[in-house]
Amino acid sequence: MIMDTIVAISTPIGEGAIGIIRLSGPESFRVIDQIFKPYVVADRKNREMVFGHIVNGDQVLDEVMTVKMKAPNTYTREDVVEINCHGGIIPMREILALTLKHGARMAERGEFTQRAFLSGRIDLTQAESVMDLISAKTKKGFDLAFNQLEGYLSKKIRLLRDKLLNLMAHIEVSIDYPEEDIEEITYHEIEDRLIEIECEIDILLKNSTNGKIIRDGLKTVIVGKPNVGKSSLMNALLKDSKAIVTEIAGTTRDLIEEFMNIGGIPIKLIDTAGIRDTEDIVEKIGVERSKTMFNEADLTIFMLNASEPLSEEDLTIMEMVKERHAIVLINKTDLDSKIDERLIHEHLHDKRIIRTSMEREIGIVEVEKAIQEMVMNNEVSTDQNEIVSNTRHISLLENAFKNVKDAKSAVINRMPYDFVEVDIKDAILYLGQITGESVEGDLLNNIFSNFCLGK
Ligand SMILES: Nc1nc2c(ncn2[C@@H]2O[C@H](COP(=O)(O)OP(=O)(O)OP(=O)(O)O)[C@@H](O)[C@H]2O)c(=O)[nH]1
Ligand SMILES: [Mg+2]
Repeated sequence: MIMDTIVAISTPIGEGAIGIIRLSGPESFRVIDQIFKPYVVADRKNREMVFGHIVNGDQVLDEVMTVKMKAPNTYTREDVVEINCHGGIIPMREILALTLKHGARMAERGEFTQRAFLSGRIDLTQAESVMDLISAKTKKGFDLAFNQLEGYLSKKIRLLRDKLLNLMAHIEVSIDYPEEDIEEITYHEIEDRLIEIECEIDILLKNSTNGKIIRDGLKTVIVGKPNVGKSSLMNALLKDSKAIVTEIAGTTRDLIEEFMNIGGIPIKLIDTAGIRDTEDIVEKIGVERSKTMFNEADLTIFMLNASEPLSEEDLTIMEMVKERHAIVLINKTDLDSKIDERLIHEHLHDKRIIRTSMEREIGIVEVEKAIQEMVMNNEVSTDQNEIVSNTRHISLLENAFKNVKDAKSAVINRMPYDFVEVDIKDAILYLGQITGESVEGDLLNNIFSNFCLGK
């Protein structure tokens, strides 16, 4: 495959002390030689930083350091050049334009990493982990992505895929040399091997819930009728007055989202508009959003007001909360109690119920602990190497899992080998899509288009 030469600004756009422009491809050395004038002309060694000017003919554009990296020991396995220039928008744009003029092409999002994948330097899970590294929100998330980049997950998936491939070979032999008496033994053996693979995928999937949380944050939504103190809780947990708090019911109209970190667990905290029937158009939309968010959340914090009797709205939300992972807060306990706490305990007997007062800062630490415990009870595996965290990987694993189970039932029902084979083949295909052994161009483009520019 003949590659052209791509270029992008690899550092964030904005004012910074330094900005890096990266070129990759067969023409990158030629391009830099045309636009860069070193101060001291010397024999340039591989990966050596050289100080000089970026020039457009006679015009000096910027004072820079450049480094040439020879293929194949580079990020993309192609010749790579990096220009360290001043970090303002103007110098970077001008230098970028100059490289374009000399034959480079603007890189697509993630194209450098895509090339690393296409050249076989890394597989797809590793490529995807690069993006996770960049966007990691906690140390745990970073570690997880780093392990994935090191290839632990790929190794595990490949191992599973190899086991299935071996099994296929085994079945093929049995089809080719059918002897009545060995058939029974073979069925047993296939079943055993399928069970083993099924268990391994099952473990990966069980850990994936935590992996996803570590990667994307635990989506935690605060719900309740208006004025119970949701925004006050949001602010208390964030230790910042992010959300507007007033005594007017219906203050919050839109979703307010913030990332926070409780004991290393990234939490995406979402404050919502109080749920009630309303004629106000804006508030109505807000209430709809609250309900949607409620359905998507990993964890719900349901808030009640202790100083008022339970209302129709409370009871409606309570019904919705029953089926979910939820923590229940009875707030405003500093005021005279008018709420029927017995009824709440009766209805939500399997839920953690905490009495709080945002006014007096009571119960906030307990809420934090409860969130942490809920994640931990899911048993975050200590073996972080093999945690699946990416939604794409999880759904492919789920598909493979289903195929393996189907193959197993086919074996148990002593169906012809061809039936068993079909399912195993599909499972192999799905696993291959995780690491990139069997993926199509469109899907690839789709995956890499989520990257940031210049990576
Ligand atoms: N006494 C007392 N007042 C509280 C407590 N928590 C919140 N408040 C007050 O209750 C009012 C409403 O609080 P918010 O946090 O805005 O309530 P909300 O649930 O976000 O309300 P909406 O956005 O309208 O749905 C404010 O005046 C708060 O100061 C509490 O524990 N005790
Ligand atoms: Mg509010």
